[in-house]
Amino acid sequence: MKPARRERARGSPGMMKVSPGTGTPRRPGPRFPEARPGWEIGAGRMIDLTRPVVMGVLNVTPDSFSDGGRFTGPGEALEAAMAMVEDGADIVDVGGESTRPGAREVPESEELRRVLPFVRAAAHRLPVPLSVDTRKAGVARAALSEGAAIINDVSALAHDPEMGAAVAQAGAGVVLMHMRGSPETMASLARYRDVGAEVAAELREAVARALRAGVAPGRMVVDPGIGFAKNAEHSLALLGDLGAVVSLGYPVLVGPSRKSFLGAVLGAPADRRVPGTAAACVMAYLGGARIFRVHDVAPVRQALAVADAAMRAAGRDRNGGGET
Ligand code: HH2
Repeated sequence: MKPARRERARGSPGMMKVSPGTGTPRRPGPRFPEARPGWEIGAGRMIDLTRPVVMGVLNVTPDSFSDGGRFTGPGEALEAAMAMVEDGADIVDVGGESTRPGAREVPESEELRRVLPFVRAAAHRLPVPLSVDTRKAGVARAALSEGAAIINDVSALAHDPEMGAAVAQAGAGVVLMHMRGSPETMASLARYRDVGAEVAAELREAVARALRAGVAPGRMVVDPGIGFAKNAEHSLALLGDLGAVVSLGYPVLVGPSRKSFLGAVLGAPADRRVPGTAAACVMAYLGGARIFRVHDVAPVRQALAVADAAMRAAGRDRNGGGET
């Protein structure tokens, strides 16, 4: 592809000069000017966003759609988390409530019983930050006080009115994910005229909600919510064009791992969607996503490492000219 066309395809100003022969821009400059180089999370830590970040999924649920019922106790779950870190996970995300389509809400006491023993065992032993996938302020507060550093809220602070304050007071990082309704009702709400624009507009409201609660902008990450109030076509359209979501100016996380939209394309069951997951992550990475929530850490890490290396070699990495 000719460099000039490449620039246009990426939405850059079209004026950038390119050195003959190498395709390397002479004037290094941010290709995603709004994106932040780091994500501030709890305990004064910062996640480097100048390279793709892999968040490993660890569900301590009996009923998650692809990995429920794997562990009998926190020790086993910790071993699995350690293995993910060895495979290259930068963050481990633990969840105690399945949010698959149609799933019923789990009572707070049950979610705490599932999640908290693992957080206690893992937060100070894992060499990477621990994120907790929850919609409940009570679970978030307990987990943050035990050393978790990030709250991943699939309701983007809308489910529990106390959640924003819980995140803000702890100085935690937060993932604001797009969804409509709840996991029980979301399938019927998957109606869009322009899915990218509408998801971005609704995420902007989520950001405003977080700001009102006192969450600092540098602690927020946005997520288009692949498979949440989206049919396969919507999920694919978002992965193919994240432009509107990226232009909100917050780092973008995507979670395509093993999801049903991949089944719609591949006709493969959840446990045979790893290459498809890796392709979806690379696609999202090229579109500006920076954080990838996946079950299969090693293959996705590898796919993203190659994509990142190729972008840098071509001078197309996010800071331009391979300078970082
Ligand atoms: N997807 C799931 C759960 N949490 N969080 C974010 N930020 N983004 C996602 O896409 C996302 C998420 C659903 O996947 P999984 O945890 O594997 O399944 P279940 O909800 O059945 O536990």
